[in-house]
Amino acid sequence: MTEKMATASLTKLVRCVILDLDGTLLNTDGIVGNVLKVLLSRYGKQWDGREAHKILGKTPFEAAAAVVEDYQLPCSTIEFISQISPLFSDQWCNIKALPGANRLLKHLKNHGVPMALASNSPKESIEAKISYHDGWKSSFSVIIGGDEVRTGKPSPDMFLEAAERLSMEPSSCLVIEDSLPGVTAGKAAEMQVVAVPSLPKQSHLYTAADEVINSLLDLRPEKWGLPPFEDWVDGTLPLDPWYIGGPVIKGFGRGSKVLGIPTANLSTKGYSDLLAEHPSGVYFGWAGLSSRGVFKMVMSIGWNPYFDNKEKTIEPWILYKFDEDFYGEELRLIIVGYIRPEANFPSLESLIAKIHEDGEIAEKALELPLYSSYKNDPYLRSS
Ligand code: ADP
Ligand code: RBF
Ligand code: MG
Repeated sequence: MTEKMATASLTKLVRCVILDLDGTLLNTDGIVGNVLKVLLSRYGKQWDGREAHKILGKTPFEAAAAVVEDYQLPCSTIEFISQISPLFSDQWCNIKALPGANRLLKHLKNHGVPMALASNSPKESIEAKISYHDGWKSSFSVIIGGDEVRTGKPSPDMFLEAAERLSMEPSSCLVIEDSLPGVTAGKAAEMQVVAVPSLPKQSHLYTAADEVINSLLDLRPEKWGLPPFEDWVDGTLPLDPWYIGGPVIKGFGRGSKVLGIPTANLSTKGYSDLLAEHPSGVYFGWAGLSSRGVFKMVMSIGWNPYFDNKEKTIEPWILYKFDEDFYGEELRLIIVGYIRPEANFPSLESLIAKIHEDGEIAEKALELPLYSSYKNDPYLRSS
């Protein structure tokens, strides 16, 4: 028996799902950073994004206390909270759903899988935040805030309370969490836990979780005995298309030389928001080159785990054999679907084989009307 099968057969089957909100369903990280930047500047201090992991998954009080201490602010934690609360409330309307969040909620709701929302935030803030997202409130049979239990995560209280209100055994609950305190809480409640880390390159810290996935797009409900997603088409997941373009720049000089797979790199400048919004992974779509035409394209976005890059890059491989390079030429991309998360590989050969497999999947899928219609989008030709 393969290791994978052994793991699958040991996995317990669940009947309901308990979700965390911030960083799991909602992209709160950017908002938190912006608000802290503003408030700390009032104290003449500068927010250092690298400290984001310190507050992730904490209760509002603990997070505030950590910032007050780290930055040696001349105020009490309570004062800090009263200053920061209105800044947060102003931002709630701007928080976007994370990729795959709406899809997951709709899917579970359509299949009658009971869902609870369990967040360290006060109930009132939870209600306010989800009010900006259609259909979310009615998706949850239970909503629990940090102010409704004696101790927040990493204590299991909140999850146990959620199970009770759902009338489910803890062992029948699947917890989906982005933070370490949340994963700890879920395991302490003796539930199955899928971790979706919201900060990059952190997955090695999540060993307590039953599974670590890169984004909600990678959740496979059937692994937990829940109904599978029905939207995958021939190994691809259709997405709302996104558009990105610019002149082709020099990359690491590795694609053709090391892999035999050239990737026409785009500058990430000007696309930092778009890049932060999309999980790393392998995507595909159409590529327009100003003087050459429109071609099929498959690409990876991320840190290339095999090479462990320091920056998130965009690596589009155009599925056409050119006789020369075209640095500086305008490249326009429409990304129409998703294939898989980025992975590490035991050898260069296995990485190369996988990329060729991605190429074949994209090549075939782009013939489907669902994807081929974008081939004629003026964006690919206007430059
Ligand atoms: P770099 O690290 O500079 O991106 P690569 O070895 O990845 O170098 O080569 C990429 C370059 O090769 C592209 O910028 C482009 O000019 C050229 N090229 C030729 N054929 C292709 C193709 N099919 N897809 C992408 N780039 C190609
Ligand atoms: N690099 C990885 O480390 N892991 C991957 O899973 C991975 N998948 C890729 C899929 C495609 C379709 C392409 C074009 C590239 C992929 N690469 C991956 C990136 C590859 O490492 C990168 O193009 C080279 O490092 C060139 O800079
Ligand atoms: Mg390249």
